[in-house]
Amino acid sequence: MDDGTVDRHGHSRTGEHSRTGERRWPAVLALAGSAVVALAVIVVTTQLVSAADPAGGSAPAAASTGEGRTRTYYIAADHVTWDYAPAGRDAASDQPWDETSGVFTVAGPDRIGTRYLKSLYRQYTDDTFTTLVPRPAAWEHLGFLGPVVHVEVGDTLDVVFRNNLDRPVSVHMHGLQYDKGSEGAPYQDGTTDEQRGDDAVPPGATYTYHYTVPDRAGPGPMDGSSIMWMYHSHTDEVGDVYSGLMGPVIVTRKGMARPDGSPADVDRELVSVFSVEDENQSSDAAANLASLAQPPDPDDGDFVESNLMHDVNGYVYGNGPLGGAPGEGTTVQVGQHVRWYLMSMGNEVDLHTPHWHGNTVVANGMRTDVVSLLPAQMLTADMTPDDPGVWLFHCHVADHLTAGMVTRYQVLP
Ligand SMILES: [Cu+2]
Repeated sequence: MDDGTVDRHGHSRTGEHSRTGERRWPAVLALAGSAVVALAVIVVTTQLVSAADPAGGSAPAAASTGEGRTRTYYIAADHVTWDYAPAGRDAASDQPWDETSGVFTVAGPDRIGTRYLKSLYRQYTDDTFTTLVPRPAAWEHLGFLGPVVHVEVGDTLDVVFRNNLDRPVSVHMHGLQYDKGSEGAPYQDGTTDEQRGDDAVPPGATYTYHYTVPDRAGPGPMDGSSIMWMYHSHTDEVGDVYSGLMGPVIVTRKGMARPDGSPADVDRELVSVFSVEDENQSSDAAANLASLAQPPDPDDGDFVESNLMHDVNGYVYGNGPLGGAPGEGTTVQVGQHVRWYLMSMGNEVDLHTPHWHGNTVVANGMRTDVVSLLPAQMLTADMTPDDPGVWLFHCHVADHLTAGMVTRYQVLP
């Protein structure tokens, strides 16, 4: 299907693709067939929270005293085969793949399709890293993102990190306070070897990152009761993030958190990361190429195009979990206080304008139904839905919309 020279999708290959000069397709075929599960994760003792509150927080809960607690998450980096479209079709339009969507989704001897080997953060129950923490229905929509980490201003956070991959990776946390031993990024910063264990955790090793959550890590004067930061690997920042190593951390204002750290005045939290996931630049790209029966030239324009997954949380064309009841998937209820945490990630093409059909939000103190995001920008939008139905939630950039950056949410009466 992609033997022609015409870019049917209309992507400006010259503009968008020619600059991806750092594609990682070395002849590292050693990873072939490594659809093996390597595990990388984050685990926290607060997993009990989500499990105990499967509705995603719709149950009333007393706010904390704000005295602070230590929360511990056990998170590993694991190799996982991820499917961007588990329905195998355009779920938003309820149609089979067509000429446009098929560019990105149809597998073949020389096309990967929707199933890619990725490196993902996953949460475990303890430091043995043998038992995954099941993801509750309220957070199923996170897709390929790492587990949500909840903290309250005044807390301390330990992330016990196990690298189950075959390359060094790290955890780099935005917003929270850390010293040089927990920054998770290798560069010449004048630190000693004792403070470099965090930079690039070797395969098979475990490293504990320590964070504090002072006022400056929490909501500012014009924020609501909580804000979102991101965490991601920063050993090989570009390759690591495109391989999938990123996740959200939510900080609640002091005295406004439930025991699990979530904001007590919010009924439902939803996280959406809009990105053109450039699988050509993923650290797992060589393994994915090697898995093909007839691997093409990795610089072939049509092949490069086919690996640009225009996703929300790792789902394309409406394949994210919608759910059937409040608290499942992306299903909410009329009158709930729904808080959306949005983020973009990626390259110069990653300027996204998420748009909600059917309902409006307040973001940055202003009423809107479209917000704008640039790479690594984080934004909070509050919604009190009043309009029941299944609604589109999509990037309004025309090219991204047609390339699959579409999901849905549901409002029940
Ligand atoms: Cu977009």
